[in-house]
Amino acid sequence: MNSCRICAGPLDEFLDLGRQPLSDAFRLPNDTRDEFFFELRVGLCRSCTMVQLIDEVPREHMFHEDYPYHSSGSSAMREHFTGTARYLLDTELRGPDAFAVELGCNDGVMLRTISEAGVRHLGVEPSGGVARLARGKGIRVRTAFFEEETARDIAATEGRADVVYAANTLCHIPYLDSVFRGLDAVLKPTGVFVFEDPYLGDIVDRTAFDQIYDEHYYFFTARSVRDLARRHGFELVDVRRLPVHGGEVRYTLARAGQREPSPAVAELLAEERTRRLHELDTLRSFASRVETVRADLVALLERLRAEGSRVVAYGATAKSATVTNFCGIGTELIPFVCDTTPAKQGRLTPGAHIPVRESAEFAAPYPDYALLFAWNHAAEIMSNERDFRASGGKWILYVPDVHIV
Ligand code: DWN
Ligand code: SAH
Ligand code: ZN
Repeated sequence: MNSCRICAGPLDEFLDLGRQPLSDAFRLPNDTRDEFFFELRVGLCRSCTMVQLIDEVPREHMFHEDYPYHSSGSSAMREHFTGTARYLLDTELRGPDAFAVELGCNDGVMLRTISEAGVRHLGVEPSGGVARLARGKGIRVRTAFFEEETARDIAATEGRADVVYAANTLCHIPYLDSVFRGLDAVLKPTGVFVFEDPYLGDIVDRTAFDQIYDEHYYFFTARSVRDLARRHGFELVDVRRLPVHGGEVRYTLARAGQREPSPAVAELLAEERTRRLHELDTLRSFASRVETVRADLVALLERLRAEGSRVVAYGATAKSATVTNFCGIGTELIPFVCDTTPAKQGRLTPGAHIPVRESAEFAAPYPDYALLFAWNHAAEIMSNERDFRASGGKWILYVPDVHIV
């Protein structure tokens, strides 16, 4: 029996997405040997309810100099993080000599606004390339993995923080014991830890199984976060649902007894109880809907190929590694995928080896259908690519089910 990374309790496996590559390892066309693969399986802890991967990929394989994801690549996300920074400035960062720390600051999409407001800050980012992009914007960044040792060093050299913030990063870190000891070391007694990650409730509602890949180790809920926080002397004092990345929750943790929990916490906990989110049956029926999406998507792409339609994909997301490798979708069904990220262009997608081309090739000429891997950015992409629809093109989506728009 596998055991929980948080509490060592028994894990019940409910989904097996098979042999998978590193989701962000885009290879050069002549360099596809020695690809790293692992088993992508997901389990629920019977004791603390944390949903988590069963196999752990070594962190240096994922987060390094060439990590290709640039957070500033979407205008909707730039707006989201500008708003987040303003919120932190207006709430936690109002005191004299306020200090903010961000884990996984990537290219500085959030800290840019904090830095421009003249507020003391530090990003902690292990991926050297994106950390350099952030520094280029005048942001202070340490190239390091956040863990206890890093946090102690920050507290000793820079002082303690009013807020530690992390977006789409805490769920990437298996070793949360060390992270929480670090938070305890680096936060002021009244300081808070604010983090946002994909919400298990939305993943289940939308059958968004592509949120599951190597980098996403944990799938949080109010219940599992409340229990995790308690183990480390913290308390869940606020939750807020966010529309970004297909549905997330922003959690606020304070030291136990420091802040009155907002009513939203009890409300979300009650909702999770009512919908039986932490019961194995619920997660097993999610897993069976995942099988339906796979069958429907493959059947649609095969039918379109048989009819002679041209289909390309849009957005070489980390998420799409799970889709292509789980469904067995390769170049015979999708000849290429367009993406605006220079570090992905001219390369092959992990495992499936679909070439990544620049977005200009999307229109040269338009395909009959476009499979939207970046479905979480649908509004932005469909509005930028209005002419595709106007020319008779159609989008294929597979969230919450396979459909054409
Ligand atoms: O958690 C994570 C999130 C925040 O980012 C990381 N583990 C990795 C990454 O996941 P992802 O690759 O699934 O994220 P996105 O934001 O869905 O990726 C969008 C992709 O689509 C990027 O490669 C950029 C591209 N794109 C594009 O080509 N044209 C995006 C937009 C908005 C566009 O207009
Ligand atoms: N916050 C950004 C980036 C998310 S991608 C956004 O929301 O768009 C996840 C980021 O976490 C990557 O940049 C990765 O390098 C970083 N990361 C991974 N492990 C980390 C750790 N232990 N400490 C700090 N950052 C980490
Ligand atoms: Zn557990």
